[in-house]
Amino acid sequence: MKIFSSEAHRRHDPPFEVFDGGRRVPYLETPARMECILSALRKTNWADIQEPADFGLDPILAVHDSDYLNFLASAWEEWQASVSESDSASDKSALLPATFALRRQPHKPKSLLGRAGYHMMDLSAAIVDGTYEASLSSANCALSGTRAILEGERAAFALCRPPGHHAGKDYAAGYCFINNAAVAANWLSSKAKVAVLDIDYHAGNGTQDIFYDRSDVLTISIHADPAYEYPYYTGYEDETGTGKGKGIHHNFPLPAGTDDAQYLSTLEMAISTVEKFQPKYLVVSAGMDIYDGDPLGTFKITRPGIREIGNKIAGLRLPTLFVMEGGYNHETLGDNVCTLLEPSAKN
Ligand code: SP5
Ligand code: ZN
Repeated sequence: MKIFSSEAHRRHDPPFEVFDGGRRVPYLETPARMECILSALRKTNWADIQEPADFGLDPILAVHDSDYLNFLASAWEEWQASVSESDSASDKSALLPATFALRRQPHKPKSLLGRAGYHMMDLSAAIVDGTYEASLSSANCALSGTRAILEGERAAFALCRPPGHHAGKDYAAGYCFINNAAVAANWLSSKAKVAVLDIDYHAGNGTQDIFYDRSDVLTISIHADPAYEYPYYTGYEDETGTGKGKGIHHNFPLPAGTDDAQYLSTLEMAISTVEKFQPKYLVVSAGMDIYDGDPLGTFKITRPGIREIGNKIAGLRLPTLFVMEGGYNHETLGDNVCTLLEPSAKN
């Protein structure tokens, strides 16, 4: 299986994020995550790991607003320039605004902190030197995987970091800046119908937002119920699309503590929804934070559960691009990713 991974992800390494209650904690979405996954993949006999190609900005601008990408491109330098060394009240080590745009007010400010609050949803998407470059390389991994699929590979894996599924057209959120899966799905949709199946523990709000009024890309997300979990405001069952997209988008919220049996019966419904749509391509937003004991999760999915998820996905027999999303337990992340991919690698 072709796997695309870029060293450039290392350049995105924020010193902290802020949890609910205002607690500053070390950033959980670390470069070490990639090490764990790569070292597990290297032990298999099916992983063909490559650097991504550069696809330029056009396929990214087909999904994200240019104002937002310009913000990502210049935010770090503007932040460094705007905070003086003598200003002890400000910490220059990461750009993280503290004021957010309430339900999209009409004014889009020009100031850096104004734009930051406008283009960010929460306090888990800190911008540092290299965030933009790492995000572009992550999207290039997804696009390289897409090209492999278009050239006839049955499956490919984009080892994306930063992840993408919380990022919308014009906002960053939850460790995500560019929506890698959406960029891939959008390119594939220029050829034929696409389904995006999001199995990350958190609702794929960004992907849903991006395709919400479209009928050529179906989105399905199985996740912790936003009634109790991030992203709180979206990912509910009654969100099914708008306009031409009405009825094309699906959310499967699950209770805290969900186990293999409950998860797999929900996956069964998701899989038959994909089958009814009859897509030509499948994109899987592969978050492993569903695994038992993940520091951000509450689900109790076991290794055999992950294997069964991988079997069900491979059973669709669609050309499939897997895109890395979350998963924060360093001990188990690599083996979980290999377990998920293996049935498709051997398909
Ligand atoms: C890609 C991805 O998985 N992003 C997840 C972002 C979640 N950010 C919200 C973190 C809320 C932390 N709550 C603390 C729970 C500790 N048990
Ligand atoms: Zn997640």
